[in-house]
Amino acid sequence: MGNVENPVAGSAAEAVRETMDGFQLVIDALKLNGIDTIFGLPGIPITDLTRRAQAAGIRMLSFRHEQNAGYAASIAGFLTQKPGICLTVSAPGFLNGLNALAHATVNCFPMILISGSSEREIVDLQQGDYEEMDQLAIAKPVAKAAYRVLRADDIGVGIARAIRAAVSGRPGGVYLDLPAKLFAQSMDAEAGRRSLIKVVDPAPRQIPAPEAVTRALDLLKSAKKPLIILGKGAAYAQADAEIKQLVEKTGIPYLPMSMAKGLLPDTHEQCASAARSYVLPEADVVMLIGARLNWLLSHGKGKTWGGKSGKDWGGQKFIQIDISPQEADSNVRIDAPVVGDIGSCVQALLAGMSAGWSRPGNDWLGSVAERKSKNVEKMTETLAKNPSPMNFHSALNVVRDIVKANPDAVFVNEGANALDFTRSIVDIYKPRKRIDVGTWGIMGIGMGYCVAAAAVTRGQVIAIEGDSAFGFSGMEMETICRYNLPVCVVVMNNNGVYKGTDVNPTGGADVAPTVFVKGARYDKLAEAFGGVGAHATTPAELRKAMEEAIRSRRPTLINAVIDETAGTESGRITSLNPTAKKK
Ligand code: ADP
Ligand code: TZD
Ligand code: MG
Repeated sequence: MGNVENPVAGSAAEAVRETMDGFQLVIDALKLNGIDTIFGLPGIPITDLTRRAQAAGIRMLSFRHEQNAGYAASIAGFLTQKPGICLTVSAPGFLNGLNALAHATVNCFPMILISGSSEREIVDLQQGDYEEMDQLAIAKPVAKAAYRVLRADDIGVGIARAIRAAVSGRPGGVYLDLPAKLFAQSMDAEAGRRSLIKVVDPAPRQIPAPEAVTRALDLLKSAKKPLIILGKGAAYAQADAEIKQLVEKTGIPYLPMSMAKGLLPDTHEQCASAARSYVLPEADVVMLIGARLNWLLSHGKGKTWGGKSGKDWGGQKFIQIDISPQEADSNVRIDAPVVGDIGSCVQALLAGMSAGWSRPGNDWLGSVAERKSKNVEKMTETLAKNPSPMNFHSALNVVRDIVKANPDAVFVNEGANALDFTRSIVDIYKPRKRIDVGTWGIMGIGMGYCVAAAAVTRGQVIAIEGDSAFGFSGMEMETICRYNLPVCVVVMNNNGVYKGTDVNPTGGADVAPTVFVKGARYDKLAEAFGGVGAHATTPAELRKAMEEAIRSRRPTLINAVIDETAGTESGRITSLNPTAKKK
């Protein structure tokens, strides 16, 4: 052994002990735990960490803004069940990453934000250090857990705790604060290696209580009009075969939440998406699998659920399968909570169902099927139209075909109309193939998600982006081109937020707050970085450009010109707008 920098190493081996610095300990601790990718942005004090991570064989993906690296890390966590790692510099870099950390926590995605930080003794006395900030305190309210490591021999424990906190129980965002001085600390290499921890069973199975399973099955058996709702927790759990078996064995109609689409193919005969506004108020027993009764499900009450008005309860009984014991009763009474990991819970339910399980009555299934086919028919008619200029429907009709032909591609989606129309029109065929704005309806996840999805799956990515949504992360087109990722971005360009037709009521020179440059050519942005740009004004042009992007696997940005009058205010969530509320 011996120190390679020491020319007398060997003969004087005993006098010159091999040492290891903080940088190396962090890298070794991550590698020991199977972390193979870091999403980040270099600078003081972590530049050498990015270099040495790359040298050590970790894929170090550098972004143009930490927020996008953070979103990438968060969705890598969702896709892999391993914490996605985002690495940033101190104060401003940390704050740029913080939004993504909050997003990870809110969406139950495992992620670790690792930020360098400045001199503790100067920061704590507020003496004005370079990028001074008490980052740990600021991260805490939005993180599932937050830790700081001050000593090199604690790096192993720090990273082990961060991993465990991120992935065990309800997953979430974890902050790990690594002060600059830590990286330069060195310790005896052998002791350093011994200080590292390979986390054993980071996300232990959580088996539901037998009586909870029986209670749930009894309730489900009593139902005349049962409904299953699959949420992104079910997609995250990777219990795809069991979930499919449960749905099919019960014969119960199901609704996939946005990121649970594809858990079973959207074309499945039990999929009730096209009859959503019928099944929610009509159902008598609803089984939630990894879905919260938050705003996306109108809190389980009100008119959506057949309640007479605002907050009235529709009278449904609920079974809720969730890993968080605190989730039940958050909005309405949960009659049968089943607490555990989804794989174990679904297995237990399957085991408890007798062989002669009777499917729901034909009156329920028949009336769901009837609504469905009526709505599908209406949609087919709308999609077949070919208006000029192209609108969301005629463009999405193309996207729908392309996704059908490429079911393994990961589909990224953000915007308002560009999100809501896409979600209902574009079918998804496989689990975890649709990733989007999530629980907050956040704009800006787009290009970070594209990079992560391409990195994790090594396969094709297709993104449908509102023109406003795209702007939040558009500069990462350079990142996509730099790493030559097979990403096809389609910007649904309707000249603005929701639409491009608002006018400034004063008649002044400034355009309305929701309006952008008319006729912008987003495709040029890809060309600037050596990618492919395409300009599509008709469905035929869009189809050709998308097919070519997928055939070539080259980074591509298609500017799809959409009728600027086609959108509606806030897409499908107009009712949440205070103006609409006032009326
Ligand atoms: P959606 O937005 O699709 O409705 P939510 O994010 O609201 O989904 O809900 C996801 C739920 O899934 C959370 O309550 C979370 O605790 C739960 N969850 C996440 N992972 C698991 C798992 N492995 N097992 C059980 N529940 C899980
Ligand atoms: N900022 C962030 C971070 N998230 C948000 N959701 C918003 C602002 C508000 N917002 C929406 O909710 S959708 C949207 C904004 C700015 C953009 C809609 O415009 P678009 O889509 O061009 O992306 P459409 O197709 O024109 O509706
Ligand atoms: Mg728009």
